[in-house]
Amino acid sequence: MPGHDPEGHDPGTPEYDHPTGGWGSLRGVARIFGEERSRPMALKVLASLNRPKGVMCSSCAWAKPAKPHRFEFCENGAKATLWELTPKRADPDFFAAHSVEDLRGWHDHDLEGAGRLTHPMRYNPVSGHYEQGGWEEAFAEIGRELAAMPPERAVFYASGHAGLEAAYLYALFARAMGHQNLPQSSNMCHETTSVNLLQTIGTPVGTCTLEDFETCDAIFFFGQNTGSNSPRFLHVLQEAVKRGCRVVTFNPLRERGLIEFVNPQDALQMATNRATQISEHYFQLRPGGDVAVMAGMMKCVLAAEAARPGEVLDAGFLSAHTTGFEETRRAVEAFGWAEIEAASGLSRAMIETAAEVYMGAERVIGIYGMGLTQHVHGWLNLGMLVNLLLMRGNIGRPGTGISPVRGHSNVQGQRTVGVGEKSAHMPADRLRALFGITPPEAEGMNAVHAMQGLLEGRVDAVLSLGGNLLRALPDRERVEAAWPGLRLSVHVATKPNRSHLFPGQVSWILPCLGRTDEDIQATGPQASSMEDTFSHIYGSIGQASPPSEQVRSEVAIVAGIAAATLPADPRMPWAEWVANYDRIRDLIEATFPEDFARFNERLHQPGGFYRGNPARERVWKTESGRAEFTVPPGLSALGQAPEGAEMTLITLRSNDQFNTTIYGFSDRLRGLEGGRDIVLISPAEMARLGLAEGQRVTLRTALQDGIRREVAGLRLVGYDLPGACVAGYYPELNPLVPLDYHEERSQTPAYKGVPVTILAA
Ligand SMILES: Nc1nc2c(c(=O)[nH]1)N[C@H]1C(S)=C(S)[C@@H](COP(=O)(O)OP(=O)(O)OC[C@H]3O[C@@H](n4cnc5c(=O)[nH]c(N)nc54)[C@H](O)[C@@H]3O)O[C@H]1N2
Ligand SMILES: Nc1nc2c(c(=O)[nH]1)N[C@H]1C(S)=C(S)[C@@H](COP(=O)(O)OP(=O)(O)OC[C@H]3O[C@@H](n4cnc5c(=O)[nH]c(N)nc54)[C@H](O)[C@@H]3O)O[C@H]1N2
Ligand SMILES: [Mo]
Repeated sequence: MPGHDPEGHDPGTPEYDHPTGGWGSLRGVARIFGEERSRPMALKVLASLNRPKGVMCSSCAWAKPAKPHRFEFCENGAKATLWELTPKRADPDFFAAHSVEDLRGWHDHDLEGAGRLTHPMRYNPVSGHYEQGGWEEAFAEIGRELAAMPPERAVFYASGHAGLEAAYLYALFARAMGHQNLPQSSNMCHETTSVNLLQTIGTPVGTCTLEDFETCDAIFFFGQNTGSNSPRFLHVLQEAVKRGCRVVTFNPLRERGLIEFVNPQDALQMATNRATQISEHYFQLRPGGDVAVMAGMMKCVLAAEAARPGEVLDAGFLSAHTTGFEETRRAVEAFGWAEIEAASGLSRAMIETAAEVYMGAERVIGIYGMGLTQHVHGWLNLGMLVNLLLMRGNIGRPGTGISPVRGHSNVQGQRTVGVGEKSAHMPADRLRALFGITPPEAEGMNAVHAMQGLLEGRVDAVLSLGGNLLRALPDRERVEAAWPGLRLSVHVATKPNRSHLFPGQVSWILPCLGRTDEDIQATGPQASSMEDTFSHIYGSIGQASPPSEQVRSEVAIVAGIAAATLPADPRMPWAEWVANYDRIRDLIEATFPEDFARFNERLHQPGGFYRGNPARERVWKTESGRAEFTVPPGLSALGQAPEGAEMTLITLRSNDQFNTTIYGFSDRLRGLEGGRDIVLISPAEMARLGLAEGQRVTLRTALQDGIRREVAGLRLVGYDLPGACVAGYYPELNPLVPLDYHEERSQTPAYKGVPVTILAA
């Protein structure tokens, strides 16, 4: 097993008590450059990141501006890029040297650290090793297996990396085969957004674009960690703050990036180390307390309107464009301040301060991330944010809107081109007209449903287009135990990870090109494309030489499997599509004409092309034809905590990971170095519970469903957190999250609000 010391201080990373950005982030990049022994190719790719005809960063889904900065990438984008460009190889010799059993003992960091996959690998149950196989053999065997099973027993998962072209073919393949079991990483992420914004404002995505940040007067942040997870956004925020925009943040943790920021590309700021303060007010609410905060703010707005009738609410907008306001108003007014303070963990005065900023602003944007979506009542979080914004007409005007910050670089786009379990995700009439396919009417399985299906023996095959489901999902131990019962498991991946180590009876790892790699097909170099969090679409052209001649593009792999599974049909010429991706983009345009008009022509337009959003134009594609208020039945986003649950667990990302990819062991922006097996808790709570800093503890899930869920050997670390709450890292703590414990309407796992108890070891 490779020898890193997970407890040790990471020598390349300085102690951190400074603002986000600045020298710390430059040192973070320098460390990676050093580790990768930076090569000219790496520098070339970095220089092209997020520029027209360059490589679109594979880290987050933040916008690529039409006028990029000198370096349009951040520390974490550089990490993601260099991680993919590693010279290390997980080649057939690597798999010959290490059995699957052996690799199961490795840390996630070391598994991916083995480097890029180079050859198709087939699991041999006799030797217990993955062994080199050929592409034709792989396609033929996978095709034979899939064709032999009832289509509804196959699951096609996609992590949000792959471009629109591969994603479209994948979604088409599933429906041509006869199922729409197309779970996606968004099922663990912003599905709460897709389901609930669609219901309330008639669009599954946010309404803002980058320009709105140039004119908004106030920004309210709920549960999004900009400094680590979308750092290029900090430049936009800094500009906004400098021109007088006010920022108010709600987060149980004091996340550095939202406190202050030194722009590493600003020579003067770097020379003087003078930071821009980002949040004017930063409120450390209780997890799940956002509903109460927003109810309190709404009460303040209603009280102000009562005192100054006609001056505070946007009455014209409310009557012309919304429904449900009166009922919502009554529900909000019925909540008392004492219960609001208890549920939010904030004082009335704090909430009034926030409401003053809200009412003082002509144009307001509401931003959010996993802090709102990954809760049992996530729908109520989103409903309340929409409510708050609607009261003063803050949706569908320049400088206003609701803005979910999406995760993976193409997670939103994959959904746009049909990766999703619902018939509505790919229009049936178009599928019929273009390909003669009659797609299934029955809804397919999302991520939680697919894993329930696996546990109940209703799933025979899982194909994964990227990702690391076994680490990303809740209830890891149960799912790992069930996975080898699959007839077929196929992973299309760039690097080895833990999900590859629980092979089904027939199991393949298929190595694919990454975003940074040159993709050359029969008609020459190909571009792929992706959609950002603001619904802008960009082409991306890989530049690096692929890790081996054997590695194929995701488009080629999906098409190869599809051609081997489905009967030949001249309307689906898979090989011709692979030869020229322009043809796939033409099909995307033909299937989704409203979103992708003149797709090929506009592919490399600076700043991307915008596919539009009806709610932005105040056209509400909801059931009522209006923007819908959500009547709050209660004040917390948390599920019912059982008797004896002392704490709510929040699972977090560090600044040194991309989801299940662990780059290192430093969480610089939180001042946490070394190990990831930790539990953060406030010193006051530690004292109250008779626990001590550094003590080893076990966390146990406090939900009683007959299954014991525990993670042992965690080290207690005193940290600035509200009471009755602990925090620790994803994915290490995923065994504590029950699969059935999810957002009520979208089944997004409630990763930010699990009731737990702490057991002293
Ligand atoms: N470098 C890097 N970038 C990434 C990723 C990565 O892992 N690394 N992941 C990508 C992906 S897939 C996604 S989805 C995004 C995720 O990006 P984010 O949406 O920022 O997700 P998290 O880091 O999980 O948590 C967000 C914040 O929610 C806060 N929080 C927890 N519970 C609550 C609550 O009840 N209320 C409020 N108000 N706040 C709460 C936490 O303290 C944390 O600061 O980032 C993307 N970008
Ligand atoms: N407890 C807890 N659990 C969580 C979360 C949380 O906040 N808390 N967050 C959830 C969220 S928001 C998400 S999005 C999921 C993420 O879940 P996933 O998307 O399934 O996981 P990732 O870690 O992003 O996937 C990493 C793997 O993708 C592969 N990969 C990387 N680049 C490429 C590529 O270009 N092509 C292909 N084919 N493969 C590639 C590599 O093999 C790598 O090992 O996790 C969820 N799980
Ligand atoms: Mo995500």
